[in-house]
Amino acid sequence: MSSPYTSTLGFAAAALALLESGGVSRAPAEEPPAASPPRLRFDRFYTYDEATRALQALEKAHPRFLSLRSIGKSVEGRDLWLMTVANPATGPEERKAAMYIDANIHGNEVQGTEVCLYTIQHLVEGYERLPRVRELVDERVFYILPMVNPDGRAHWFEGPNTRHSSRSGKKPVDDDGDGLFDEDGLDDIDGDGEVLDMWIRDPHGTHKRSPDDPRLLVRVKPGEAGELVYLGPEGIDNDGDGRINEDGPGGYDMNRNWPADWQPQPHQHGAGDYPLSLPETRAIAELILAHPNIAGVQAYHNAGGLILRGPGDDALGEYPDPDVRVYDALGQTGEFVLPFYRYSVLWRDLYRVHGGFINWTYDELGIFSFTNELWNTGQYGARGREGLGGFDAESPERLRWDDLLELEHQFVELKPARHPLYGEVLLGGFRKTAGRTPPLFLLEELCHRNAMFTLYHAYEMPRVAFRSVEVERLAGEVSAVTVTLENSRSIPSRSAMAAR
Ligand SMILES: [Ca+2]
Ligand SMILES: [Ca+2]
Ligand SMILES: [Ca+2]
Ligand SMILES: [Ca+2]
Ligand SMILES: [Zn+2]
Repeated sequence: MSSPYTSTLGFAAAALALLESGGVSRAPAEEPPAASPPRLRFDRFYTYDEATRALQALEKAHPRFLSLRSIGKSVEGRDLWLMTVANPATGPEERKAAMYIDANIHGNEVQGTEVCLYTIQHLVEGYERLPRVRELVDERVFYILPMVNPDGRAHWFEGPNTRHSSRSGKKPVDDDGDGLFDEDGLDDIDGDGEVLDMWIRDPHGTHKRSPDDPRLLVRVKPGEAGELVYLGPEGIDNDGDGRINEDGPGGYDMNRNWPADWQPQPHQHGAGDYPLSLPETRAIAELILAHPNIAGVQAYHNAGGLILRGPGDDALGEYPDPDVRVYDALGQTGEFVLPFYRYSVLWRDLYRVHGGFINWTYDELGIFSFTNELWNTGQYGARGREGLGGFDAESPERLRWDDLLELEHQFVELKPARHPLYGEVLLGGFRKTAGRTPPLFLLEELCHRNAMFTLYHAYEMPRVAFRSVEVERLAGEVSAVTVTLENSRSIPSRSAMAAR
């Protein structure tokens, strides 16, 4: 079934479309021209199955540099795909500094997967024509895991969702403690494929139509008459306990399940039973621990337009000075290549996180690690947005961008529907593809700029070489050997945190 976030092609046709060959003009030739390698398109989002096929097609087309394997299974049995990008002809993986890149640990934060696919394609396609890319592929290794939470991704694409739902993995959790698991999730009550905002008419309502744009609802001032009351996201009371949508699929946060300042419920919502209690986080931790050559980490999320580093809590103290200088240099270059984004510290600029992934990879393993929060609504206007939220679903300006740049694609005007409990309600608002993910016409730019930031990070990983070796004969068979080692890149061969 076609849907607003994919092209209208079914996958059988899309297999051709997304593996479109490069446009080479046809000229009479003595030998038949070699088939152009397949090319992925970045004007669409890939479902879990489509991304899987895209990874397999890339590996098949570029066996010299790519190897794809599954490092484990998700709760629902989907493979956790890992693509290794390396040139075996220039030495074994474990002797090269590696960049680990992943995405989509939050199931609804989908576009990091496209950034990963873009990165893989850019590395293999650029090898022959871009010396910097060749250097990266010859001298470094890339471990790229595009879908950390494949179940969350699959449900987000397949089911009715808001932009914030399907964040969790799909291991059933009894969120409300009634002995039932996942018994009351979101519902598409009018069958239009969307979960929108649900409102009811009320002369004493808290909201009214906006004077700037009557399609928008604004909170009334004290003493002012309202028209509507917000009921929450679309849904019914599936289990008849008097509450609506109180226990949906899953109910935890894989990015709070890592062994770094891990804290249980209720101190840290969504932490899981113990660190690495989930098959996905466990498999990834084992992969990273088995690869001590990993010297850089990027974990893509959305949204807000941030280049984030830890610490996750100020109680842990600031990172060691020499490492902060490295982070600052990388982060400020990041702001240059990502002009819509801000280099930020997790606890200070976003929120406190206990048991976060990049907190584990840096605080515990000493690897310089970033999380880019992909997409910033201000980017519609070719600028960043004031404030760090990035979810502007209320301003007349946001709606005007939708009217003029997306031709009213993302916004659904209020429409009546029957609700079994409330009677007539009104449904409307932005679809799940608005707010956290970019419009498709800006997706490729998002992929390119973020991929280039991460390749820059990978380039700056330590590169240690012998500068000189001097041998001085002292007496008999005793010699003094003086070796000078040089690290020509800005990231030290051992971070201050690793040394600590
Ligand atoms: Ca329950
Ligand atoms: Ca609906
Ligand atoms: Ca209920
Ligand atoms: Ca429900
Ligand atoms: Zn996230």
